[in-house]
Amino acid sequence: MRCQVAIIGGGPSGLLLSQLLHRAGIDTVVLERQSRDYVLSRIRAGVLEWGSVEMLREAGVGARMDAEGYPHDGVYLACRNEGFRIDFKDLVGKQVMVYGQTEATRDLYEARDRMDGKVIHNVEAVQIHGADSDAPYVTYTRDGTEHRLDCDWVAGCDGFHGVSRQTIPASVLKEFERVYPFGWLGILSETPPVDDELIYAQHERGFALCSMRNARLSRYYVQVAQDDKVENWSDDAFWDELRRRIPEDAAERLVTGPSIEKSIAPLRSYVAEPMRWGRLFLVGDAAHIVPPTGAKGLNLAVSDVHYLYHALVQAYEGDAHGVTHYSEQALARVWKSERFSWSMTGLLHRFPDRGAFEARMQEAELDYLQHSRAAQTSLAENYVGLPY
Ligand code: FAS
Ligand code: PHB
Repeated sequence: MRCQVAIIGGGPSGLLLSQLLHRAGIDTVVLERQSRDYVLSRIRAGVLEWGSVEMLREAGVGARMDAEGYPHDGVYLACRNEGFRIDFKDLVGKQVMVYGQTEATRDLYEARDRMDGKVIHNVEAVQIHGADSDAPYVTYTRDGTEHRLDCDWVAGCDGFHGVSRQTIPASVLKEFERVYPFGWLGILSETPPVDDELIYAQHERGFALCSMRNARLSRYYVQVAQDDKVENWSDDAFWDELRRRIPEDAAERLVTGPSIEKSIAPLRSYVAEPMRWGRLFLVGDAAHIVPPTGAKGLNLAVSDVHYLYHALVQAYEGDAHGVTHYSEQALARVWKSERFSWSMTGLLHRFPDRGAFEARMQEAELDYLQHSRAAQTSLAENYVGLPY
């Protein structure tokens, strides 16, 4: 089998890249390790930067998002039982869209079906060959049969635990990592959200976040110890802890209910450089991870796709500038989002080794944010998404 661009990974980045390239007349094959149902069972991101909204619309998959998504003009930050609002619309004239990654991925799968896009599920033993040659190819097995896919380019959209990054020689790859000494315990519940907008709460006991998917589906998180286990947390224990950490008025409004999903996500910052090696490109979580405090993970995957999509279209038009500079262009935005996510995580979480001085620094920064338009403008322009 042969295609122009082999895409490893059928998550949001792989599907979006496949959809955009197909619409531009470039044929792709997506190789996905899991079943579609499994991919769609994962509960992950909830907030889209406006750049991501526009990319999904450009890919022809914005209709349900525009009908069912929630444009938000701001978020609340809360500490010491008091909340204040960061008004994106007033500060930077932009919004974000609350629309679950699961739904966006579902929309992408359905669009691939409509265009008869080639997405092959349940593949195993994917290997990339000749990435540093002019004739790369990918081998994989499916139902016990080995296959070979010849291509011009390979897009590694296979997430943090994928095979693509491992294909780049250790002598070439540079890795940067910060593992945080805590995780996020998340709950999805069929309950009305506690507020119309998100609440990020800093508290002595630890961070908490009130988010949502729609008017009947809420997403909540509390910071937990790095070695905590989801089985240590009954639903009641979760709701009690969440109430302790959010402002009293919100705690009084909180509608609780049985969790329909409950899991703990570890937090890390991670970047692999370069994001290109020969004819292999790394995209999304295959190249970088951010703590979810800044709502950047999915959005960074989309901005990588933006750069690679345009680079590949140009390459097929005879202009190699985009593919030549993809890594440095994508990394410039990646590092700025890493910085923002790292700073939001440092501001809002209780670090186990935090001393009295660091506690005062967090309080001072939140106090400065609450009363400075300049500080709020900086947070707002990062949260809604820096320009591509
Ligand atoms: P993905 O990991 O989504 O997709 C990679 C795909 O490649 C997967 O479907 C996988 O099955 C497949 N794959 C892997 N190895 C393969 C192989 N060898 N062969 C073939 N296929 C292979 N981001 C936010 O912005 N906000 C959040 O709240 C948030 N919460 C998260 C919670 C969790 C538990 C996790 C893990 C991530 C969270 N993220 C969040 C980040 C997440 O949304 C990612 O940024 C986003 O899924 C990135 O998309 P992809 O790069 O497509 O990677
Ligand atoms: C979510 O709704 O899952 C969500 C929202 C904002 C974040 C992280 C997660 O920063």
